[in-house]
Amino acid sequence: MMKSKELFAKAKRLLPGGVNSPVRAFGSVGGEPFFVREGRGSKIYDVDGNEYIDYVCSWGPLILGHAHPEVVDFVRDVVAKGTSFGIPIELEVSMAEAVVEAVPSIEKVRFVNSGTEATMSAIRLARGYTKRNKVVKFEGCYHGHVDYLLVKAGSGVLTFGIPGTPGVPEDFAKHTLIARFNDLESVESLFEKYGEDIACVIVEPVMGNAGVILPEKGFLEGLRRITEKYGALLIFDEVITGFRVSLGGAQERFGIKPDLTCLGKIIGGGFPVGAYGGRTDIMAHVAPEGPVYQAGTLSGNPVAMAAGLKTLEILKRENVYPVLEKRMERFGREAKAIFDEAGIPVTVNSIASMGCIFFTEGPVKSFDDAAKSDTKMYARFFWAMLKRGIYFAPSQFEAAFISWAHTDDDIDRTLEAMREAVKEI
Ligand code: KE4
Repeated sequence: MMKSKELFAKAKRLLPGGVNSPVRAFGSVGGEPFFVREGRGSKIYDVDGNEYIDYVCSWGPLILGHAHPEVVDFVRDVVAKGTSFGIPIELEVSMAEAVVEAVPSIEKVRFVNSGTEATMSAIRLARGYTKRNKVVKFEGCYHGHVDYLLVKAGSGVLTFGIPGTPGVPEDFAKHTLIARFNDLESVESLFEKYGEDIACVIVEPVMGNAGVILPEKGFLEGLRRITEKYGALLIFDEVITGFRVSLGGAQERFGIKPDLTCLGKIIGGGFPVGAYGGRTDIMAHVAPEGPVYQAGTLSGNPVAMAAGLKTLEILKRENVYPVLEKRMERFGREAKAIFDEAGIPVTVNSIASMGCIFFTEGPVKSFDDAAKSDTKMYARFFWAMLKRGIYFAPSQFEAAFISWAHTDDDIDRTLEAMREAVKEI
């Protein structure tokens, strides 16, 4: 990994922590990150020529794998005609149509450039629409680096144990209320106390930033009931679950209609895209139709729209979901058996093509359960797998993803590596 080491030494002189996003720095597993030269399908290749089967998939966007030829070809054609105009283009309309068609609750949508922008804009809209201030989020859920949402967040904040973060004035966070995932009582009590001033509840319908934690039966239904009772909006942050757990996302899978949905990752096909959308009467409040301002120079740019549109087209055409789900189920079942055989207590949570191996007895049904995981053993597992050519997330508190490019042979190779790795962790 010499070239990676040299590059990281230089990167640390030029970029904070040597990275452009904290989780990439391998902070919670120790050691230093490798540098990627290229990706193809389910594999990535580092600058020292090592090959890895990739279960991070750029943290979720690459459900088709790296450099899918049809996506690359279409993007190449589009980019040759210009990368951005700041003027409406047909691709924006086609992409909006594809999202509205697929996601049950979205009647109208606005594209932005990241998941963070999507959640920030959706909450501003909820506050503008309801004329209320407070926001309920869940401990361990991560919705991007929006100032007032970096309170007991997941992902990098959880990984690094940042208790919120410096730089966010107390005043900014005072309207953020914290509840516990899968605990409706914790939500009810906040509404009993603050109900009249709660603009919205924002939730990852399946938690993907504290590892993977599924909603218990009745939890999402309960959020829908409580928000309706108090006139607050229910926002599903489907930046990870959108087009991941089904074509219509978690809301289609669990049959719950939120008022607003945030999307990202997969809809960009590997390019920077986010989106928020929902009922027409709510979206009518977004400028220039309504008074709630939100804007973006590169929002809806042709390159990102092209990558997203082609990705959604392939997901529909290939009907990937049943196959991906079966592959992930086999993977989870056989991985659990390997750890059981080795006498190492783990809990495997998965849904569709996202999952997580928690290094704890389990069950893992809440953030508190997840926090019991042995992160040091996870780190040893991470390195034992990496040296065998398997790249899992460099943090216990992230999801693993299987892409359409992952073959059964990739899964078999991974399980074989796991059988060896568990002997040394
Ligand atoms: P971005 O601003 O990073 O595009 O999206 C923020 C976001 C919003 N909502 C959910 C549910 C998310 O998972 C994310 C971002 N996810 C993290 C990893 N789980 C991105 C990786 C990183 O921060 O580098």
